[in-house]
Amino acid sequence: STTDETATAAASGAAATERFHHDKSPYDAVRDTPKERVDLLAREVLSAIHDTIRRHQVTYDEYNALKAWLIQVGEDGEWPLFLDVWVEHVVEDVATADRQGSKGSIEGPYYVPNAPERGADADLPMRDGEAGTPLLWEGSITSVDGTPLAGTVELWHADADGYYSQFAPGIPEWNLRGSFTTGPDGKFRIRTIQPAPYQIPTDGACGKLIAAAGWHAWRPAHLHVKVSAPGHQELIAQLYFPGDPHNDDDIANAVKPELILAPVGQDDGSARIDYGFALDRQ
Ligand code: MBD
Ligand code: FE
Repeated sequence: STTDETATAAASGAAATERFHHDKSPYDAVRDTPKERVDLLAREVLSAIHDTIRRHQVTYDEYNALKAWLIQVGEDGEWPLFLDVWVEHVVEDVATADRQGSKGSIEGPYYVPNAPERGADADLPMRDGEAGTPLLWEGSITSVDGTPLAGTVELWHADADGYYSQFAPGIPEWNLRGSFTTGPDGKFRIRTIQPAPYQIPTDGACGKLIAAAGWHAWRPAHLHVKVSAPGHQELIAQLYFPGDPHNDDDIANAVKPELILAPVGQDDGSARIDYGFALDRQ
C-alpha cells in the first residue's frame, strides 16, 4: 500500500459488519422468529439484566457508561466482534452437542466465502516469503464410520503479525485464504505458515471493555476451517498449537483439547501436522 494506513478497530469492524450483512443477515430475522420465542428470550435476557442491576445496586453513572459503550460498539462496527468473542461459543456448544464426529468451534467474524480453489494438494495462497514457520498439513475427510469422503476444506487464518486479509490494510485480498477439494480418498495436503497469536483490536469499544475490566485481549494462534461433504453436516472448527500461553485463557473461550494439534518439527525448521475430520451424517 502506498498510504500509511494502519489496522484500526473501526476499519476491521466496518469490514466485519459489511461481511455479516452480505453473507448472513437473514432477510427479516425478527419477523421470521416466532412471537412466542422472541417474547420468551427477550424477557429472560432483560430479566437477567434487571437482576444484575438490583443485585449490584447499579448507579446512574454506571448505566450511562454502559449506554455510551453500547453506542460505541455500533459506531465502531464491533457488534460482530463482540458477539463472536463473548457469545458465539455457547451457541456453538448447543448447536453441536449431539455430534459424534470431530469437535467444532466458533466461526468468528473473519470468514470470507468463495476463496480460491486449490485442489487437494497445494499451498494456501500467500505472499512470496510469507513470514512464519512453514507447516505441511496432511489429513483426510471421512464420515463418522471412517468412510473417506470427497469434500472441501476451507482454510483461513491470520498472518505472522496476527492480521487477516480483507480485515487489515495492505494485505493481498486472498492471502492465507483458500479452499481445498479432496478426491474420493478424502485426502488433502496443505502447505501454509503458522499464524501468530491474535490480539483483538484494543482501540475500539471491545478493547475499551477489556481495559476497563482488566482483562487481556488475546486469542491463541489458530487455524480456521470449514469442512463439508455431500450428505454430511458442515463442520466449523479452529485448530490450535500446543504450548500457546493463551490456549488456557482464550478471550473467546473457543479452545477444546481435541482441537490442539501435535506438530512435529522437521530438520529444515518447518513442522508437519497430521489432522483429519470426521463428519456427522445429515
Ligand atoms: C478472531 O480471529 C477470531 O477467530 C474470533 C473468534 C474472534 C476475533 C478474532
Ligand atoms: Fe480468528
